[in-house]
Parts: sequence; C-alpha cells; structure tokens
Amino acid sequence: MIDKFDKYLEEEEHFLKDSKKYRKQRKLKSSKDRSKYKKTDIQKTKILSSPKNASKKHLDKAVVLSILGSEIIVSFNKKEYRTTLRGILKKEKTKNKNILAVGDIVNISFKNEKEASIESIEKRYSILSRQDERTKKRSIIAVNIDQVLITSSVGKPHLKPFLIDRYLIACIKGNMSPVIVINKIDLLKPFTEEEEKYKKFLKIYEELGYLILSISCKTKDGLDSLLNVMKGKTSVFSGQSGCGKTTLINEVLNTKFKTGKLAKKTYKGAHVTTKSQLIEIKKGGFCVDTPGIKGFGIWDLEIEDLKNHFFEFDNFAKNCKFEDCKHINEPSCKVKEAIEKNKISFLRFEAYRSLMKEILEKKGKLYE
Ligand SMILES: Nc1nc2c(ncn2[C@@H]2O[C@H](COP(=O)(O)OP(=O)(O)O)[C@@H](O)[C@H]2O)c(=O)[nH]1
Ligand SMILES: [Mg+2]
Ligand SMILES: [Zn+2]
Repeated sequence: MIDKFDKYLEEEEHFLKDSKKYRKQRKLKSSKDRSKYKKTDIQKTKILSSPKNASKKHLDKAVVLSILGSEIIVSFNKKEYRTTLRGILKKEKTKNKNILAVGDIVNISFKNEKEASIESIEKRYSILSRQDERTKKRSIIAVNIDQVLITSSVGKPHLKPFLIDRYLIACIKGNMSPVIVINKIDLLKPFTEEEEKYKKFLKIYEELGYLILSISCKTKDGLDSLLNVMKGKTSVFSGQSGCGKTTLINEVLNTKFKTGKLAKKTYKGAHVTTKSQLIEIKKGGFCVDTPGIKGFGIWDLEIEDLKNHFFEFDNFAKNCKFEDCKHINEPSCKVKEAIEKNKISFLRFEAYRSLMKEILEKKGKLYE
C-alpha cells in the first residue's frame, strides 16, 4: 500500500521546494513511517519551511481549527487565538488554491495576549484535497488527518456510489484510510429499489475490504460503532450536503452545531455548514466537519490512480492482449470478459469507465 504514496510524496516534496536530492530521498523514506506522525507526537515534527528571520522570534506550535476568509483560528495550550498569515506566506506561488488548511500545524509568534501571526507551516502527513472547479487548482480540504469518514445517505439524498469512489481515490492519493458512513438508514423502506441498491453496494464494497458503517441519527443505530472508529484518531467528515455530517457529529460528541433543512423536491442540503472546523473529541482525538459539496473533482487524477483503486481488475488485466489496455474498447480484453461473466461488478466498471473518460477527455484524447 505504501508504494502507492510514493508519487504523492514526491509531489509534496516538490511543493515544499526541497532542492537537495539526497535530502529528498531520506525524507521520502522517513515519511513512509507514519507511526511517528501520530497526533500526540505532533509537537515533535520538524519545521520545514521556516522563514529566514523566524529564528530570532520565539515561536509556538499551534493547530489550525478553522479558516473563514482571512480569519484563522488556532489552538495553542488549549486556548483559541485569532491569527493572521504572515505576508511572505501569502505570496508563495503553488498549484494550491489555499495555502493553509484546517489541521495544519503552524508556528506562531504572539503580537499581544490575544493575537498572533503565522510564521510558517509544518510538513503535513496527509492531505485531503479536491480540484477546484473554477480555477482547476488543488483545493485543500483538511490536513494531518488519519481517516476520512466518507459520508453518504440513503433516501434523502440518495446513495451515490460514484461519489464514494471519488473519495476513496482521494484517500489513497492523500495518505488517509477510508471509512464509509451511510447515514439515514431509517429512511430505507423494505422491498424498494433504494434498498436493493443499498444492499448491492454493501455487498460489493464489503467484499473489497472497505469498512462500512450503516447509521441512523434518528433511531441512533450504529452511533456507538462510529464513536469507536473515531476515538483517538483525527477524522474528517466529508460528503454531499444534507447527508447528515453535522448531525452525526452532534450525536456522537454531544455538540450543538447548526444543521440544515433539506430542499423539499431535490433533497439537497442547504449548505448550513459554511466552514471546515476541527473539533476536539473528549475521549481522545479530533474530527473535522466540512461544508457540503455538490461534486468531487479528484485533483491530478491519473490512469495510475485508477489502477490502484480498481485493484480487483488486476487479476484479469494482466492477461489482456495489450499491456496498456484501458479496458474500454480494445480487442481481447480480459476485464470486459470478466464483467460479462459477472466476475467483476458492473457498478465498479461503470465508475471506472466514467473516471477513465474524464482522464482521457482532460488529456484531449478521444474516448470511444
Ligand atoms: N431521517 C433522517 N434524517 C436525518 C438523519 N441525520 C440527519 N438528518 C437530517 O438531514 C438534514 C441535514 O443534516 P445536516 O447534519 O445539516 O447535513 P450536512 O449538510 O451533511 O451537515 C437535517 O434536516 C437532519 O435533521 C437521519 O439519520 N435520519
Ligand atoms: Mg453540515
Ligand atoms: Zn483490458
């Protein structure tokens, strides 16, 4: 699994503009050892991009709790402070839309008792990102996260397996474990099409080895298992607007964050959660609530990412006539044969095909 992260780590190294090759390799090796990056060890992480004159100032390590426009709230010594980003950091040109994200460990210098300035940002051990639709840049949702609670619902809004696939790919790329959370199972009526779809989804994805939690905030079903999964870890709730992310957090952590009403016809959420924020779990760990999204564009999606994600194709793909078979319309394609014989799920293949189409179209290559 770790090899899959190599490309990602290289990109990160590039982002951090580490020019010396031997240092790069050494760091690459040590980055693979995730055990030393446990949240509790966060104070021990090294400063990677400290500004030249920063050494003269006294710096304290803080964690970014929330960002709304230019207002950045950090936590230091269990207290919250309003901070601003040092000018030089704002000017840094990267492929990223945002310089800072919730979960970032930052080095701050205090201006007075209430205000501080962010001088530098620590290296991140994981990044959840997506592609910003308008700018095509990488939008960083949250960092230093252990697991993504990919949240979806049944009924209102309907289950969207393709969206879940997109998140699963973002998890591999960003070095986080996925947990699939399906909320609102109280809305599942027996013998309906929706129930069929849900059962089919469970079967396919559980067989592939994913952890899936079926939950209802209404009947409280499955909330205990969710808390167990979250304890001692840093998790981010991410998924469609209106599927109940904030309600889940309120139920599990006994908090009172604002939740939304669904639009009557479309069942779409009202985007009540306007900013991402890091919340401390009393029993240990942290979680991040995020604003809802409509779609999820995977940042820097490559064919290699599809190979990693649709790993159950491998056994068949190795016998395809062409080594670089994309399993779309090539002759003697063993993957397509496997689908016809029901050895690969059609749902997974459809998800694969739509993502492959996206990649090829982006590269300006014709599809089919
Ligand atoms: N029936 C049902 N409704 C739920 C459940 N969980 C949340 N909701 C409702 O779904 C709506 C959207 O919830 P919210 O937490 O704001 O969704 P978010 O946008 O993902 O944060 C609210 O009206 C909630 O009351 C559930 O388990 N069952
Ligand atoms: Mg919300
Ligand atoms: Zn093939």
